[in-house]
Amino acid sequence: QFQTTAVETCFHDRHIGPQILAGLNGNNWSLQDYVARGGYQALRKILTTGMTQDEVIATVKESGLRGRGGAGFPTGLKWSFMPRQFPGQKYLVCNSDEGEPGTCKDREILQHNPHIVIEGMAIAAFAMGISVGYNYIHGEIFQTYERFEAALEEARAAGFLGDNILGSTFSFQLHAAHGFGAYICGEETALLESLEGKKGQPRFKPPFPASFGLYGKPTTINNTETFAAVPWIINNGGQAYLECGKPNNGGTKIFSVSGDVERPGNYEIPMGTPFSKLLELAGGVRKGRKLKAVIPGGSSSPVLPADIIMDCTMDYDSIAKAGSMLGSGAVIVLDDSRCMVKSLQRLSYFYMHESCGQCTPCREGTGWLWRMVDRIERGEGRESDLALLDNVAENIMGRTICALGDAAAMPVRGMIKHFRHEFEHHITHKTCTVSAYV
Ligand code: L3W
Ligand code: SF4
Repeated sequence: QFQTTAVETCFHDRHIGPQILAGLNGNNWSLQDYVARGGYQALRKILTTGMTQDEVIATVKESGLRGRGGAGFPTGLKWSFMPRQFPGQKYLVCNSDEGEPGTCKDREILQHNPHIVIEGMAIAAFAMGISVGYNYIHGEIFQTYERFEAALEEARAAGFLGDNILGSTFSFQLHAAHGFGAYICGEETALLESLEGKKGQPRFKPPFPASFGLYGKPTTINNTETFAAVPWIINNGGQAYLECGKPNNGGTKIFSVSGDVERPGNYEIPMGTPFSKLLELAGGVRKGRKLKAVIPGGSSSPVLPADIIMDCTMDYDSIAKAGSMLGSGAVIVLDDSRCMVKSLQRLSYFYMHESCGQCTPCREGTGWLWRMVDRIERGEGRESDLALLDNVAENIMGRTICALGDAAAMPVRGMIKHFRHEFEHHITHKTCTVSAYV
């Protein structure tokens, strides 16, 4: 059973940070509970102490907060792109279209702590002079959407949203939007298209949403977890948040640990925590088996064999140095009973299915990749397939409108790089190297 949890103690001699999910049990999500644990103090602080927009953005920059949706783009820098003096409407959007295989943190935040996202968005709107926002929630999570709607009603009634918030001159209207369950709508420009009521297909970038976003207006989009980190940063200062993690990797991060572990769940830990510690928190490898590999940042990130991941710390820089991506923090653990060909077959099917079909390398290439991996898995692979797989993957990368093309190609190259012998065994012996799938 998947657990919602967070680390209560700290590995360093300092406070752990926001603890976005800590101590939450599904019954303490309401406004009353949130206010009782210090909620909305950060919004009150900026509106009553005369904190300026520049000061808020500078604090977020100082914190080292990086986008928690997958790209790790510096949040304060993104906020500074928003044209302050733009004469027309500007928009703020929260990307809650969580769909990356392995990632299941944003829905938990919205379900158990929705007001922390509302407060974070209100602070962001204040900092960038934005009066209208949307939270785009993944289409397959109905209860979460209803929970967020209920929280919005509470916040409006209490004066934390709407006109003249807390008696100030700042007004912010925030709405929830329900998606339709397409993975591609998590790509920021496809999300904007979908919000506009169109088919969710990515746009070319540039222009970035900061200059041409929702309805063609300047728009800032951040992930749910990113907004949820903001109130703590305003209350405690950017430096305090930065010190929770490590340089260039500020704060804490929620990792969704799934696969072959004893206690799959969401774990909020300081950036820079050793992977071995995270594995220990998740109860270790299931049934005492041996760790084989880990997909460290959602299905788009290349797999890392056990000996490499065991030397990593959980932060953007360490995982990138090892040849993968921290992505959205979805840690998929594979034990020694797993066949890597079978694992790749499943991943490749996913990307083929979710390709929106706009660009040829992705539309044709994802299907081609899947068909090759599928026949290798079924013992019908050809000797030339491995070179062809690599060639097709290479020719997708960097030649598509959005990151889905790269996301489909990178796992293929990672699997072949680290587990080539398993693919060769499948082709030569028409059987699997591992004795059992669990
Ligand atoms: C203005 C510039 N804005 C960049 C903005 C840009 C975006 C952010 C990051 O892909 C990754 C992908 C998935 N002026 C700018 C600028 N920006 N330069 O910064 O941009 P970018 O292009 O680096 O990334 P992206 O297109 O947002 C996201 C990976 O995340 N991923 C995704 C998982 C999916 C989920 C989910 O389902 N929730 O998390 C996982 O690894 O492969 O590499 O806002 O506009 N000059
Ligand atoms: Fe669509 Fe794939 Fe092109 Fe992205 S890369 S726009 S998902 S066809």
